[in-house]
Amino acid sequence: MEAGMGRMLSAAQADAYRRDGYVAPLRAVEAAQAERWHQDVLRCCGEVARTESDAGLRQPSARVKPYLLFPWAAAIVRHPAILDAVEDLVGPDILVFHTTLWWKPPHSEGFVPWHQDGTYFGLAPHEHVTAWLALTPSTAESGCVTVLPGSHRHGQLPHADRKDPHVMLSRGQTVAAAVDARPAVPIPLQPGEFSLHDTLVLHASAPNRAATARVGLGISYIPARVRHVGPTRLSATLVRGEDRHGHFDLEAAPAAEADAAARAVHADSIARFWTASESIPEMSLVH
Ligand SMILES: O=C(O)CCC(=O)C(=O)O
Repeated sequence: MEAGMGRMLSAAQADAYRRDGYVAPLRAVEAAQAERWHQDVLRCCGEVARTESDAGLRQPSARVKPYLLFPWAAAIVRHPAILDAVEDLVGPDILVFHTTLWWKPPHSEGFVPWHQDGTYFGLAPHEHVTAWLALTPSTAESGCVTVLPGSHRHGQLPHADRKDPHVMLSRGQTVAAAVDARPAVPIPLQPGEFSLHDTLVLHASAPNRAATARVGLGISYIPARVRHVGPTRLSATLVRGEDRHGHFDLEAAPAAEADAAARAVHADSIARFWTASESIPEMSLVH
């Protein structure tokens, strides 16, 4: 290992993450592998995957925690390059707490308002890191993630619900205060590249104005020492190192694509997650 170098991040990149609340771009895989995973997404997580129990949800459930259903998604969240970068920030014992597949069709109105990921996760301490992996080009035109550098230093901010059906977040949560977006920085990514952002950094994304889809995965990693503050016992997936804390029930990886065992693990995990997100203190502002 070079002096000043972590497993994946240079000291300057790790410092930038701590100062700005994000670091990008980083490369996980070549474009050809990203395209294979994009094809897996098209096969497994399209509109056809919407089930009756998804009624009323802003995302079909196959786009939430897909790593519990599909071996290709289980491989993505365990990819060594992504885990090396996350380890440089939070240490060697790493769990996946959540993942959302963010799919914006060509010329679509879906957008993500200014928010902090920590708001609806109820995790303490605030050490959660989101890795956003691009499976297609994610550009200013196609509605890439945009961050407000340094905003993570203001701590957890109040959020309120936003009824707009084009809001892609699970409950439409939006930071309550007016946001001065002038210092905002877009994070364009090519297929196979990823960014890392802090759980408290304000970020958003605009509708896709491009003629092609914008598809990426937001993977929520936590060090095993982080716990959920609510009364619901949640599950999570150990992807590196050891879990010496036991704050979560550990989830099994899928053995075959959406087989009965995988569907049971997935259904149990997301049911607990929705129950928990309703009971965390920040969410009382929403109801
Ligand atoms: O994909 C997007 O546009 C938003 C992603 C996001 O909010 C996240 O990964 O935390």
